[in-house]
Amino acid sequence: MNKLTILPAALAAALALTACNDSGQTEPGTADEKPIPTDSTGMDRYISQPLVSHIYTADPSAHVFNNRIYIYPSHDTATGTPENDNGDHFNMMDYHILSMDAVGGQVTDHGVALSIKDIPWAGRQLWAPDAAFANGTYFLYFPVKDKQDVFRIGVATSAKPEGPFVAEKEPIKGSYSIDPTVFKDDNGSYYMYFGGIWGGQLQRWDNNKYDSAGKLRKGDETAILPRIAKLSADMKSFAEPVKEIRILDSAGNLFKEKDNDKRFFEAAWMHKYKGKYYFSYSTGDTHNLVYATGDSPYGPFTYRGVFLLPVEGWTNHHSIIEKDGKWFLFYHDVQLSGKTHLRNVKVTELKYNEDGTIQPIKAQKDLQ
Ligand code: FUB
Repeated sequence: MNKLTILPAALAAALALTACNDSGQTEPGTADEKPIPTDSTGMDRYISQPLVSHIYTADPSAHVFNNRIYIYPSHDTATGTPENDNGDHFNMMDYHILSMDAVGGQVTDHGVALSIKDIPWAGRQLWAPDAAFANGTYFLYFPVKDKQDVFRIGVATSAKPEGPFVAEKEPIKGSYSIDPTVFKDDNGSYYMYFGGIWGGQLQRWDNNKYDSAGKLRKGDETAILPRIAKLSADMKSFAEPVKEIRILDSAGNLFKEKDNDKRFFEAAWMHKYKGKYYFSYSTGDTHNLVYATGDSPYGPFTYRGVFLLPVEGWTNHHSIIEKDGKWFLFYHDVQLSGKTHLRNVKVTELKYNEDGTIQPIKAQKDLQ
């Protein structure tokens, strides 16, 4: 693995950054996390500070519901599972939802919103979730390995954006792999984008059929593509067979696996800006967040470039929202722990150029 160097002692001032729970009280670190250091040395190396520091959080999917920002992150825990290329060390057990009135405001941790023990079909590893609101109900979408150790995507519902959520008894029929994100188009249709290679198992799925021996592509082969499916009116099932999404270079060609600084790896997100569809994702083993634009939610999308350079840690995962006329990028790094599986979510402003391209962001000021 081509890992980034994690510089020591660059840790946040935890006292200044701790979150409040629903009753407005500060929560201490919990037993499954190591105490978070309060050494502020090197804080100014980062363009943003962790949104909370009493728990480890990652993969922030942000949404504006009822004029408040809700963040649906993974909840990283130190379970001692050894690190490997399948991501077994990302062994998460529950979700906590965070919220705030505005970027820069006080962050509330709403406590456990869904626990793996309450998902009847789940085996292990609650990875990056997302949420949507429709028909008066909030939907939490989440990937978790089933009892056969195959990643599937589940859905849970709540009357409130912060939960608690109640999981359906089965995964979404026809779903697979990881990192679901749900996008509502202007005409009221909802689409789920998903997929991730390596530990996300997308290489095991061809034509929506599972092959446990499915291999990663070789350098000269066409890269594996992310997936999309329109959601049914009940928001709990796919309205159509899952399709591949084509991401093209400027000459109109699909990327090859060797283009691993641009090809899809995981962490899809969709947003619309000035009538264009922006499909963004992580390049995984090259650690970029990149984007491609198109004229339909199904693509094809034309690659436009990197908008977040690699952060500290191995993974890079994000969401993009508009609030009060400004655009924001939610992302994570490992500032608090220095450990790749104990991440912390952050936010920074995202800016567009006149031509609709996104201004690239360096999350550390000293990044080369
Ligand atoms: O958090 C576990 C996995 O790491 C996510 O599903 C990926 O996107 C990566 O961030």
